[in-house]
Amino acid sequence: MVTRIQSETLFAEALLHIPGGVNSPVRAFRGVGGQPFFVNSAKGARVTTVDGDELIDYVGTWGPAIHGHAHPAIIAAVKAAADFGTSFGIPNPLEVRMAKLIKAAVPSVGKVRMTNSGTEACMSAIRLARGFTQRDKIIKFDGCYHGHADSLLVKAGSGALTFGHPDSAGVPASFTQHTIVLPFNDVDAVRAAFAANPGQIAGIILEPVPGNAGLYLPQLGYLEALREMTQNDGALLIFDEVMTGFRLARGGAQERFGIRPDLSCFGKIIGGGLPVGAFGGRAEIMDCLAPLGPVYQAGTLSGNPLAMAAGIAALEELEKGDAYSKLEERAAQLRAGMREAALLAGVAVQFNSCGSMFCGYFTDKPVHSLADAMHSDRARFAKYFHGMLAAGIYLAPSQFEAGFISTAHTEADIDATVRAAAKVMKTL
Ligand code: HOZ
Repeated sequence: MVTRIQSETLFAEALLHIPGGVNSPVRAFRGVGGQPFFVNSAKGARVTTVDGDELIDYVGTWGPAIHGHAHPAIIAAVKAAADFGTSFGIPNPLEVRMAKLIKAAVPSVGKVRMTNSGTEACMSAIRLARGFTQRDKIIKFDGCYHGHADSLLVKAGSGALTFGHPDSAGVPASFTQHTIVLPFNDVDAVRAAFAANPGQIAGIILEPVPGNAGLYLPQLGYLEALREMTQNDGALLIFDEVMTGFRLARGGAQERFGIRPDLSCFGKIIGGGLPVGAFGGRAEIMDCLAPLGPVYQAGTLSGNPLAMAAGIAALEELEKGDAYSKLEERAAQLRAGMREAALLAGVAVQFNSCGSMFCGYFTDKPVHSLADAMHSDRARFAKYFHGMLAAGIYLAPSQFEAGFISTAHTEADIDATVRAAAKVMKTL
């Protein structure tokens, strides 16, 4: 049972000093009601709140914690790196090692540049695509979230969708006039956009498995169709693998689905829990970046040695043993258990999952797009969320976020989660 006295006191104080009391909107619990708890520490699959509650965590700091929290190898790497200095602002050997690790895992990446967040990675990839193709228009899909850069904050998922502001105030219409927004999993819509804008589209950016409107999968042949259409038109295919990179497979969604994009964006796992992002792709495109080419992109802390050390340790851990098969096993256990729990409780749930990412929607219709996701009963989700939290299970505080399993989740953790869900669903 979650107690909240310390958290409530801290949140009241935070509200006086931080907008909404949080440093990123999705943390505010507005999608489910109530107030966020504060966390003092996290280890393995659990977070410990300031009130002393230990929760089984499926947020995993929104994706990075694929090995669970405070993995010994990552902590040791950060400590060791810190002894040599926290930032140099000049090349360091760890950046080269990181670039080689990303390239080795993701064959579509010929060269890669580090950033400080996924937002920066996607923003930079778009600029690069425009500079390389010398075209202005981009296609994105509704419900996909590529960070909060102006031209991408249109019909966006994640917090923007949760709080009903998928198009943000403060973004002039002229900044997004070149952004074409289409529904996901609709090949005809993309075909029509290319037909209406021949030779004008710089690229398509998408989460190959959208995880910012819950989680839904690309339908059979969809990614292949995008690859073909972009190739035929001379536009670039940009995979935002900030969430899926190194998670759905070592080579990300592009390995899992067998598609080779022109550019890819990364973040989360490659920073081992420290702030990081990266974008990479075909060398001839990447070489358009300054100082080689005319597309400017920069960052004081890009390639930061602590972030590189943490990320390298995280990626090296993924190479050991059977991380991905373990994640798939746990995911299969969770999927089967949740579907059975819903069935027994007589609650209509679409439990979508892909690798170690998942989302349950409270609807009787399959979810393949944002329009489908919007059919989910969000009041029911909120009740479910709070029921699970009371049972010691922390899910993302929004219907429009994905859950993440880590290698630290044990069979017993999943079992406890399913048992809790079975009880909570009977109360919905
Ligand atoms: N992309 C993450 C949520 N889906 C970021 C978390 C945040 O916005 O704080």
